[in-house]
Amino acid sequence: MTVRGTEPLMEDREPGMKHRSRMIYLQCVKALIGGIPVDCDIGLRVWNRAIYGFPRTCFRRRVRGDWVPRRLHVRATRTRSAILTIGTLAWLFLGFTGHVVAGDWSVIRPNILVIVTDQQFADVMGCAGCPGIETPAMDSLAKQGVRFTRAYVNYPVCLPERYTMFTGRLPCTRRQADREHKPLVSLGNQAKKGGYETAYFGKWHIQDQTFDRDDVAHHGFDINVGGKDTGMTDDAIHFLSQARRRPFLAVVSYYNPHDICEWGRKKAGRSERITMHNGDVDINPPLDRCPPLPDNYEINCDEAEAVQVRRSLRPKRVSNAQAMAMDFSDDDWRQYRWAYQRLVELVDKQIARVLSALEDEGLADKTVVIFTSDHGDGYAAHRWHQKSVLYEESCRVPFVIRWPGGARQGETDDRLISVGIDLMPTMSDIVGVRMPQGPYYGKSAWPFVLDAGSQAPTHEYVVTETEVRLGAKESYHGRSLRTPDYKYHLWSRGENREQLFDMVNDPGETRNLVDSPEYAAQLSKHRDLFAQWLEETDDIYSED
Ligand SMILES: [Ca+2]
Repeated sequence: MTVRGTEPLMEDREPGMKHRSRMIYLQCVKALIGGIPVDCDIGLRVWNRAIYGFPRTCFRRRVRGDWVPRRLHVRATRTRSAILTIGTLAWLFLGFTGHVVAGDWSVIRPNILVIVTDQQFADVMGCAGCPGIETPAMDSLAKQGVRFTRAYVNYPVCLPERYTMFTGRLPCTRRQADREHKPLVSLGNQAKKGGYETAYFGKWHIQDQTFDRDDVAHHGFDINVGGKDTGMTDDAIHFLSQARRRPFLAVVSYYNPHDICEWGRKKAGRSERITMHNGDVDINPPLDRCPPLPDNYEINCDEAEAVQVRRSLRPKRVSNAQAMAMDFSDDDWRQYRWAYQRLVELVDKQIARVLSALEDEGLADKTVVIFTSDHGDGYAAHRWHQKSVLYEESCRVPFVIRWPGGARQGETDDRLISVGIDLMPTMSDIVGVRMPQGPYYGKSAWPFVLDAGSQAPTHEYVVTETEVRLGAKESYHGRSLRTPDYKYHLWSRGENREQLFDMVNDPGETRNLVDSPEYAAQLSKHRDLFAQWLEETDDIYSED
């Protein structure tokens, strides 16, 4: 059972919360005795003894041949407990006070810096093994933190995914929430509930009805400024340089490598007026500098009808870069891959500036950095440009968490992450506040950042939504369901609406196994899991 409502969520969070309590206690002890490492289990046991008293069995011994009377035993336990409790609390209070006066809140609650790029496929980073690209900032985060290699968005399009990242709710609930003007709790609200200062820099792109950028009381970010990538980095660095007495949550939301959309339009000659606001890159780079075509470059012979329709939809509209890319030659696609890598490098340079500012201000060791993206990009796989579809390149994104204050470093983790719905519980776990009234289906990734062997709940599978709209009332609704070894695509209608891929032997999703008898059991299993998902969540997927 992986899908939960509010109450089970609280129960499931206990392992993570317990581990977090241990880590906080360890941080306190380390800070108070001058940074000397103390085993957290021993620390927790000392704490428990101080609060709850010694086990009564400790005193069950003979005195001059007789058992100690139970009345005396209890009194002795209570007296000792009281002394230990008062002493420990005084010790912690004085220690905390000293640190808080000194402005070092990180021993209790670290700062949180969330870095979001726009349209970045997980594999286009040096640390992910991408040849020909230089991303030292992203690589440094991976080297000093945990890189989750199976992190999937809940919707491979900007606005619905950002709604989910912001609220923890499923993307399909967005329109109803807008219609009903539901009061949604945001990341900013949650952080403020935990006593954090909140700031947001850069791309917003959350529907005005959901979160009007000017409505601070609603979205919870006291500082909220836009701007292009360079300017917003300046603003974020200025924010980091300011003295404060409380921990902060800062979101730095970049545009690149999203400018690959503009590059595609320029390449297709759709408009002379198109400019790349976050740094230009060559439209016609020499081919000897361009990456080769990917192994899964060709369009699948049994591609879902919905995807074929999306390729041909409104081909004359400048906004539909996918349709214009259908005229790209093989060389164009290679140049497109080269340009995409350069745009990732441009945003990496801005991220490097923010990370340097953290170091310069002495905040690096006191700040959890979460790095991710709102969705991926086709990157020429299946000759796909931009996003929207359920292929890996559109849906799998970077998800790296760095916490120098006691987490794993330089490790990868292949647990399934559902980025949109997991971000809110992860951040709440770090801040130390409970999730609001649900329904929520995300899980905190924080226990796995602290401990590779954590037994905290994880996803048995993750689900991604999408939609191909033909008009106001006509759509193809799509879902993918990813398990550790397989990926199941389902569209609400059309030819080839059901697809199953073996992600171990065919990570490029090129061979649909739906009609293969040897995979019948896996197909049945994934159908059942999807039925379970629909039954247990408020997903409104429909084939009507
Ligand atoms: Ca986007």
